Amino acid sequence: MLTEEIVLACAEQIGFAKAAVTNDTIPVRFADYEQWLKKGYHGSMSFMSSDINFEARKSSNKILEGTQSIIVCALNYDKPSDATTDSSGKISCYVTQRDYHHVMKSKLSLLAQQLASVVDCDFEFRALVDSAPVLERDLAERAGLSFTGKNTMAIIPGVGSYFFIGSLFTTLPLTKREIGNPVFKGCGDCTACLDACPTKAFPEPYKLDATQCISYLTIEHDGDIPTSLQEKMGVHIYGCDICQQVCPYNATSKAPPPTFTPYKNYAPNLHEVLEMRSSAYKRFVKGTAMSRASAKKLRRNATIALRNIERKK
Ligand code: B12
Repeated sequence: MLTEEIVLACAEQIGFAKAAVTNDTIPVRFADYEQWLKKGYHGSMSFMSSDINFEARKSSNKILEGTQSIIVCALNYDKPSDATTDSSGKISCYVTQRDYHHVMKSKLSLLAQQLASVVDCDFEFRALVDSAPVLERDLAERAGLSFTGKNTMAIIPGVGSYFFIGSLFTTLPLTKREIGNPVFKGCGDCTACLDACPTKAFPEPYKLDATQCISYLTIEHDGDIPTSLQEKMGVHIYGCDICQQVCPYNATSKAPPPTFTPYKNYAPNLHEVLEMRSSAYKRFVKGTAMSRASAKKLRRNATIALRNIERKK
């Protein structure tokens, strides 16, 4: 039977910062997710609350019938840069590079191919990244890939939190290393992320009220944004990294060089964003994961950002 060590060696060679295996198909923090929904912290993200997705998150067998093991992988990306001008907005670093869904899925498929070349049985696999109803951070915690920080980010000591989680569900039985369950509360007394959040989106440690989160407001929320929140959004027009930027684990990160190369302008001119119509928008988001926010939303966010710049003058 293949061991976790062999899987990790293959994963590292492919460019993952770290990988881990779990044989446990049931989330450990399902009750926390249920509570999160009950409190309405998901806002208008109906994909988080629909009956079918709720049920699927309960067990990994709903993702791939006969799942024996799940290989959870971390693919790190570049840290945000603070270089901006007087009229530029901020785009979160995770989307200013080549669309992580494609990069991750091709690397996971490569991993499956490599495993196929060293085992002499047929197996099925399904590669996922932010693309199916799975509690990915729970999965990462369960496998011992990372611990969950107070900002709800999956954090790997030595790597930090600037990484995507991808997973390979497989019918292949893999032996887990006997390292015990490394889930731990790695934040200690630190509350830097909770204190730094401009909109106070963390009602308590480890819980994010998405309806208050700048990332949600700029990407997921349709329509008007309450004025009290608008003022706190600063110049963010797509996503937000503040709760990661202040995290000491990111300051001391010795992550391997990211696989991604900066692809798009992370600090676009806000006046240009305001002017952006269909074809310019298509060019702007092409190849990135940014198309989750429409041109209309980007224009709304740019209007708010310009107003915030004016307010500061
Ligand atoms: C919905 C969603 C969002 C929403 C809501 C985020 C949230 N915190 O719930 C919004 C739009 C706000 C968002 C923002 C971002 N997202 Co997002 N998002 C997701 C998605 C699709 C689902 C997350 C989810 O299930 N939320 C429900 C809550 C209940 O679950 P959770 O966030 O995993 O929280 C866990 C902990 O809170 C823990 N917990 C609860 N109580 C307690 C108590 C203790 C003591 C402990 C230890 C743990 C603990 O249990 C929960 C379940 O595991 C995942 C992909 C996926 N399928 O999982 C990506 C994902 C979480 N996002 C990701 C990213 C990169 C981001 C952003 C950084 C993007 C950006 N720069 O703007 C921000 C980060 C904001 C933040 N602090 O979370 C990555 C995170 C990678 C990582 N290293 O953690 C993911 C995993 C996508 C991926 N495949 O890489 N996101």
